[in-house]
Amino acid sequence: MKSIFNTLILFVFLVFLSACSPSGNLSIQDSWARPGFRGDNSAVYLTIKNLTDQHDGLIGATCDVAGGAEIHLSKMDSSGTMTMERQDLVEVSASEVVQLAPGGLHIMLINLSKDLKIGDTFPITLEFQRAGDITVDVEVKQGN
Ligand SMILES: [Cu+2]
Repeated sequence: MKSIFNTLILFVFLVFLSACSPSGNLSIQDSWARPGFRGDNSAVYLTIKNLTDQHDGLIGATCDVAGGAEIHLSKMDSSGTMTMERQDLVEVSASEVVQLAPGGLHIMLINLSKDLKIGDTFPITLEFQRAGDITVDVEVKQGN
């Protein structure tokens, strides 16, 4: 009888462990956007930490405060001009940290539906191949 009880305790413990398992997830940190006026564009920057052991990829974004949200990569072309290229996929390998930062990757907010003022916050939803949709709050800050 005692061993059945012990088995039961072990079982409950294992269920508890798996429910609360710190096996890692995909975490979005330090999200911020540049201020902008209604009708203009802005850009969102953030850090993606893939704390899982599986490959993932950012494939899109949606945002209520803009007509469109696209993943862009800023690049210097051969004549020294900064250009932006739309990206269909940003790979985030297992245990990798990917930064969307000024001068590189960003999420372009196209045709803002309202003014974005310093101190404002708004939600953005990021779409990942494996993790699905993740919504985070973005703070409007003066960038450098
Ligand atoms: Cu852009």
